[in-house]
Amino acid sequence: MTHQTSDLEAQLDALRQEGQQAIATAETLEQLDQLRVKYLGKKGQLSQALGGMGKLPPEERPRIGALTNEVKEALQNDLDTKRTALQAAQIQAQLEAETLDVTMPGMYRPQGRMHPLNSTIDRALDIFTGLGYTVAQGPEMETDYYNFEALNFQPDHPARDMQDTLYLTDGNLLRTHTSTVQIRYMEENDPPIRVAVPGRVYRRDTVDATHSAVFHQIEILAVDEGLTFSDLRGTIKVFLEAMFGDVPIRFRPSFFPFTEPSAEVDVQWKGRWLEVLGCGMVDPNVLKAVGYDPEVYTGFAAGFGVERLAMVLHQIDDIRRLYNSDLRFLRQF
Ligand code: 2NL
Repeated sequence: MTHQTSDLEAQLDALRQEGQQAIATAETLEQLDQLRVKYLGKKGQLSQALGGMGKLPPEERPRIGALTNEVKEALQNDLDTKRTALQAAQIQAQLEAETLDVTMPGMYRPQGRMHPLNSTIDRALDIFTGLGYTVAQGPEMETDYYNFEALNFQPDHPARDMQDTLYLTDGNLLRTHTSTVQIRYMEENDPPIRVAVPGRVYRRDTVDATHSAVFHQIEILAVDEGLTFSDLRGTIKVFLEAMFGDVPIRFRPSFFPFTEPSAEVDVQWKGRWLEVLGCGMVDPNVLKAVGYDPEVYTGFAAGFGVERLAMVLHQIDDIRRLYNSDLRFLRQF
């Protein structure tokens, strides 16, 4: 055995020992990969050691070659085993870190609830959809035409006054009732129609316990051949019974520009007569404005204030309580 051969053998043995030691103590897959490059890579230590092969006598090369393969296989084998072990450990650590403790107390999330105005609107609309009405909605900013003219308001009607209606600088206004949507609905649909319109409306009002500049309305409208005041009365009675129970109701004559005849309706509630809505037979001028023939069709309509209904149903003494978002108050309903 030549001097170079025993040198190379010793070098390979040392490489195997050192490599196996390093692989055994590697802690991460990254470290392991660095070791693979260091020992088995193209420019790794094993390749470098083999660089010395050329200097060996030819008869000794097969033995050294076999030894090199042995070292290479041993290191490769250790690397594979270690990689499997580290991967398993990594998965195990991840599993442990992501374990769900189902016994941990939950996170507190405050529970929201419906505002009493919305639940009142829902309740009323449930009744009307049950009677075959379709729900429609429309814009809150309106033109004079949809808010007044199409509804048979005379040009000098006091409701058109700046004292009563909120006008925008461009000449538009904030709707004072949801009848605007019914006009739009009639323009788009032919009779027979049954439509219920909830929405926010605006009046120039000083706020007090029973008045607000912004409030909510629901209006209903039916147009068909042969509808009479009896149909109106029956519809109102069914609605109020569903809303308040079997309470006495009374109709009083009234006036609205858009209905003729017109009436206001009271319910007897806790021993007193309470006005809850206005209604009437649709004025022929309104039917004409949307292109319906008043000789063929008649209609009835009614409108009521949602705040008023909510206040009666929940015995609320001041309308402002419905707007100032005091949860101690709102949580009661
Ligand atoms: C009230 C009275 C009412 C109507 C609204 C109506 C709508 C059209 C045609 C005819 Cl498109 N009428 N709506 C009719 C009568 C009364 O509301 O005191 N509301 C709070």
